[in-house]
Amino acid sequence: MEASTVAKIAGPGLDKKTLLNFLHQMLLIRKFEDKSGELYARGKIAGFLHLYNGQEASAVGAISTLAEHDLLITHYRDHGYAIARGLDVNRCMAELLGKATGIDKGRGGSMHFFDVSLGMLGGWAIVAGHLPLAVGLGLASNYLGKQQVVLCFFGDGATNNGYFHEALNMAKLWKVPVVFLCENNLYGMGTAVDRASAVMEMVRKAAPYGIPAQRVDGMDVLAVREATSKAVDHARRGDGPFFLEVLTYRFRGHSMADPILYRDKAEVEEWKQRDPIVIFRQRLEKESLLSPQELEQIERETDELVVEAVRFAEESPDPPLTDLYEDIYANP
Ligand SMILES: Cc1ncc(C[n+]2csc(CCOP(=O)(O)OP(=O)(O)O)c2C)c(N)n1
Ligand SMILES: [Mg+2]
Repeated sequence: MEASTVAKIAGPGLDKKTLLNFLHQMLLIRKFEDKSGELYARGKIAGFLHLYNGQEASAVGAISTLAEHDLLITHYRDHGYAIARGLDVNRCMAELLGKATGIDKGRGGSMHFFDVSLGMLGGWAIVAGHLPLAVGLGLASNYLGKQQVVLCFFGDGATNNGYFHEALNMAKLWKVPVVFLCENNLYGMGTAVDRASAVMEMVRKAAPYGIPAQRVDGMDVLAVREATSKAVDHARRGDGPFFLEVLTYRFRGHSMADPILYRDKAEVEEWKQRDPIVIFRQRLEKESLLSPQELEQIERETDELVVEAVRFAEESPDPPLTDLYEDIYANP
């Protein structure tokens, strides 16, 4: 009974444990973000803070398709990807608070989550600046015969930048195993996509470079997973890059400094009706894959993880002054 229900919801290869883990991860990201916003408002976090609320299905669905040795590279709205990739949540929170125990020893902050041991290569602040890096990583993978797929996240705004076009051109030319995943959340800072881009469908921007592309509902974790899975297979087979446009929406402002005066409240409310976490939870319940007790347990576990992360971060020491000049140059 259970196996056939799982097959109905997700197709072969997805058992109940995996599906509940997707819900767990999305909830953990949402709660981590809400807590970060709160700590920022209380002056515990400095610098920029871009929250990922509303886009959780994109990170969780896409990253679930990666193998252990694959690589991930992202823009600055990077907490969700880090959590979905399994980075230590305590150390991520400590990074936000600038502590010595942070994932980058407190030197990177929100926009630069990084963990080489898990193939998480950032966290980059320059819009589209990491796309050429993704191509370089793909080239290295081919050159060294590693069969590593590189999953590269960026926003709709990045597609209007020169780096984007150079990267796609070289990616196709060199047939690198890069999945370009564009999260179209309809805005780049306070500018709506139709005021910044000559083409409304980001997916069409792959065509000039002969890169196969697909558009997918970013509020549906399983749809994102399915599309990314095909893209990753394509890249791993040696068929070169693939482009995905994930249609999503950020529920909060661009950053904590954003008063959100540029978009209609009705539009925000409309998208909130499509909250990826609520939709997925209801789907699991409908398919009898999630009991009230299981939901309560996931809620409790994710609450506890965030409470523990804050405790760990707050009790951690600041980086010592004596380390100030360390990690500036790479060792030859
Ligand atoms: C080259 C460059 N130009 C401008 C900025 C300032 N900036 C930071 S985020 C951003 C908007 C990017 O929007 P998008 O790519 O859609 O990503 P989103 O924030 O929506 O996830 C801009 C213009 C920057 N960081 N880098
Ligand atoms: Mg955007």
